[in-house]
Amino acid sequence: MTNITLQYLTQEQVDQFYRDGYLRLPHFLSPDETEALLTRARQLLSDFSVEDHPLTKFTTGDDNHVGDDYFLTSGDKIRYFLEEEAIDKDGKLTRPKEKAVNKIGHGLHELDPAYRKVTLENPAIKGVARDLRFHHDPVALQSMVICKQQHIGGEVPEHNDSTFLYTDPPSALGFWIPLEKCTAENGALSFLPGSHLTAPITKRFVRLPQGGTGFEELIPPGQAPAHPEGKYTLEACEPGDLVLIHGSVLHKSEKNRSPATRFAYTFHMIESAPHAVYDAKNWLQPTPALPFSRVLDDGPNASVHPAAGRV
Ligand SMILES: O=C(O)CCC(=O)C(=O)O
Repeated sequence: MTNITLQYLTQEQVDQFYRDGYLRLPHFLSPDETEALLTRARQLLSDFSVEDHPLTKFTTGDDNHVGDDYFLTSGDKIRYFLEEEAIDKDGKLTRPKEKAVNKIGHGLHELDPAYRKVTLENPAIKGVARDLRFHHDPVALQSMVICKQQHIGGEVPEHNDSTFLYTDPPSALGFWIPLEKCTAENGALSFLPGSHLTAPITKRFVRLPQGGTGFEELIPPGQAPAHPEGKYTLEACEPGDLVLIHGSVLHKSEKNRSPATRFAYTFHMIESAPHAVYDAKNWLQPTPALPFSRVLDDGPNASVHPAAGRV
């Protein structure tokens, strides 16, 4: 095997990522960088106008995943999705808008200077993408601030990211940066270590021909391998850590019933053509005005990591 010189990660970190399917890098962003993102997120929440908002809730279940036009055309915009519990039966907000938003998405990494700086303009992110060699030529395709509001922060059920950001072959890679302390009480992420090695992508989240979104089965029901065995590991985090998430690893986060918010910034990369196909069925579509940006601006990786093959 060719000897690869690592610039940002250690060999142990690379090995751990491919073994567990995720990796936490403590103190990835400086306290000032992290604080700037948190301040900007709060500013966005305070500037957002609820008057002309369709009151789109962010729901994640198998049968009722959000899929309206406000969501489907959010890839090249900065839009606001509300916590389910923040809207009453008459469709009115039950709390101030700043405490009602579940997440802000999906074009922050392109459009907002503070978020762009830590994503597309960040040499450390490029260094990680280079060292991990998960992709030949990664593109960044979406970003979100997930607010996980105090008391009502919604659960994110068990899933893997390649279901939602599907390529053939699957190639999603998540970058998840807590902007506040994450604990068992306020909905820290947890992972099923190694599940990326045995849990194939069985379905994909698509735009339905009749409108809205749904799931398309990739493996006929009954033919998928059994759910991987093992115990979930809670990954408590400090603000500014970076968690790398393999697109096939199973992970989730619980409801936040605590008095503390749990803001996090996350974005995803996928492999680009000709190494993987991203098709028109995906809910998220690049637009002529805002195509997906290449991450490695000084050329693709010559080869991918031998363990980057997807189940
Ligand atoms: O932030 C969370 O609670 C969930 C994030 C997540 O699972 C994801 O981005 O894939």
